[in-house]
Amino acid sequence: MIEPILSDDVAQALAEHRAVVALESTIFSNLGLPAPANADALELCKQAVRDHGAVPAVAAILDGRAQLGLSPDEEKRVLLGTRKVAERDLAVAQAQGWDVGVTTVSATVSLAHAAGISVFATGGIGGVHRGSELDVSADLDAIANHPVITVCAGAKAFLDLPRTLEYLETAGVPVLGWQHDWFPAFYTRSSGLPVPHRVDDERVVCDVLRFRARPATGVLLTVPIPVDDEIPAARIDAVLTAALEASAQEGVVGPAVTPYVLARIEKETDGQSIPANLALARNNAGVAARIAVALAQEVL
Ligand code: PSU
Ligand code: MN
Repeated sequence: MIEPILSDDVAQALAEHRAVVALESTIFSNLGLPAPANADALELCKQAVRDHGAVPAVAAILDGRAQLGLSPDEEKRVLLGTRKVAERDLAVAQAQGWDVGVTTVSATVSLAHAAGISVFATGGIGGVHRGSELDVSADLDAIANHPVITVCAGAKAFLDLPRTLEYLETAGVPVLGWQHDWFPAFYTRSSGLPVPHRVDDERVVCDVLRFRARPATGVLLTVPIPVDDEIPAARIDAVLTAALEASAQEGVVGPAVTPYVLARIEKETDGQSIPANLALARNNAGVAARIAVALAQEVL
C-alpha cells in the first residue's frame, strides 16, 4: 500500500476537516513547463489555492517516499525533476528508492485518495491519443477508480478528444462543465464538443461526488481557460499538427510522447503558449479550492 507522507500543514488541515487541494508535480517540472515558468506556475497555483481558503498539497516522490505537501527545498528538487511517475510507477519508485519523481494526474489522484483528499487540480489531463496505436493515458483509468474530483481545463487538442469523452463515459465518470457548456481544449475554451453536464455552483459539484453511483469513481470538472488568456483555435491547431507529426517521425513512444509534444508546442509558439498555460493552471487551482471549501463545510 502507498502511504504518502503529509507535510505538517496538510496533516493538520485534514485532521481538522479543513479544505485541502492536491496538485500534481509533472506540470511544475521541466517535463511540463520550461524554467522559470515552472516555478511561476507552482507559486501561482499554491497562492490561488490559499487565496480561496484551502491548503495546497503538492505531490511528489522524494527519496523513494510519496509525499503530499513539500518544503521549499523539496519544491526546488521537484522543479528539476525529470522522472515521470504515473500511478503504476508509484510502487517502482518506492521499491527502487527514486531520488526525485514527479507525479502525473494518475499518480496524484491515487495519492490524494490514499490521504483522504477529495479535490485535485491540474492544467490538462491526459487522454486517448490520436491515431491507430493504442495509447490511452493512465489518467483516465485513475480518475475512474479513485473518489476524487479532478479539476482541469479539459485536455489538449493534440489528443483525440471525442474518444477521450467516450472513454470517460464508458468508465462511468461524471464529466461536468464549470459555468460552461463545452468540453474545453486547454488553450481554447471550447473543443466544439458539448460537455455532458453544465454546473454553476460549488454545491452541485459536491453533491455529484456525494450521490455518485459507484463509490470508487471520481468526478471530472472541466474549467475553460479565462476569456482574456485564450489562444485562437486556428493558431494552436497548426502548431499541434506539426508537433504530432514531429513526434511520429522521431518514433517517440510511451510516457515520452506527452512531454515531447508539450515541448514542441512551446518551441513552435516561441513560448507564447506558456502564459496561457499559467493562467489556466492558476484558475483551475482557485476553482478547486472553492470546491474543497464547500466540501469541508458539508462535512462539518
Ligand atoms: N497535459 C498538459 N501538461 C502536462 C501533462 C498533460 O497539458 O504536464 C502531463 C500531466 O502530468 C498528465 C500527463 O497526467 O502529462 C499525462 O501523460 P501520459 O499522456 O503519458 O499519460
Ligand atoms: Mn501513453
